[in-house]
Amino acid sequence: MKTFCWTLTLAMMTLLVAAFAAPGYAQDQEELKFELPEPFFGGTPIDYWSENLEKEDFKDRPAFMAPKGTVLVSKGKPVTSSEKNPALGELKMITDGDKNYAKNSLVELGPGTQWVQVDLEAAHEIYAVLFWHFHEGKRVYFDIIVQASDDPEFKTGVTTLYNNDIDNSSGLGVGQDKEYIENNKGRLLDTKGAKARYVRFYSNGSTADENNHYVEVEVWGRPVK
Ligand SMILES: [Ca+2]
Ligand SMILES: [Ca+2]
Repeated sequence: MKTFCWTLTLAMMTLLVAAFAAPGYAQDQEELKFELPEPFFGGTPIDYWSENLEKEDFKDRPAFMAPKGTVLVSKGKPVTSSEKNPALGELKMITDGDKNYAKNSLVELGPGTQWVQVDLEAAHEIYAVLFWHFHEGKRVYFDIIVQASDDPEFKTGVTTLYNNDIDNSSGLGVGQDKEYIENNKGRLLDTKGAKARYVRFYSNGSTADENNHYVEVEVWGRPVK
């Protein structure tokens, strides 16, 4: 009986060790704690439909896991844009941590396809990208494309992390992703460790008007070793 017990204990220990040593085991992961702004209540229902529009999801987002050491790496980092002089706000407000829906938290870029770009100042393994266009009321922004690259001009080594431009009207390729209605939770992308120094965000107006808006973008990652 004693021997049997020992054999059993040994077998269980072996299993346990094997489980912990397996690559990608949960012990190497931890939950990213995203800070969400207050939701906006009110406004008018949206008068827009598209077969590519995602149904609104009012549930809390499930825990998002990423490898240990993954932190917010974009806060306070330099922002550049296709629009040199925003009509509202300043580009640095896109990484200042303020995600409020109020107009004085908003950066407004002109009409048509425009982009903003965050410089992480070094290459990172990027595990999550989270961004808020403008969440006062219900709107859908068009041609949302998110790309990562080590080239500040985005001419070489470009990884597309999101693209919902299904008719390629912005000319960066046909997207496969969904359109969605803005809310205080922002749009979260699981970017699976894509390696890059720069992240660029495109949009092309919204259901509200032709202009482009951002209250905040976040990049979560860790330095490339
Ligand atoms: Ca902000
Ligand atoms: Ca389009």
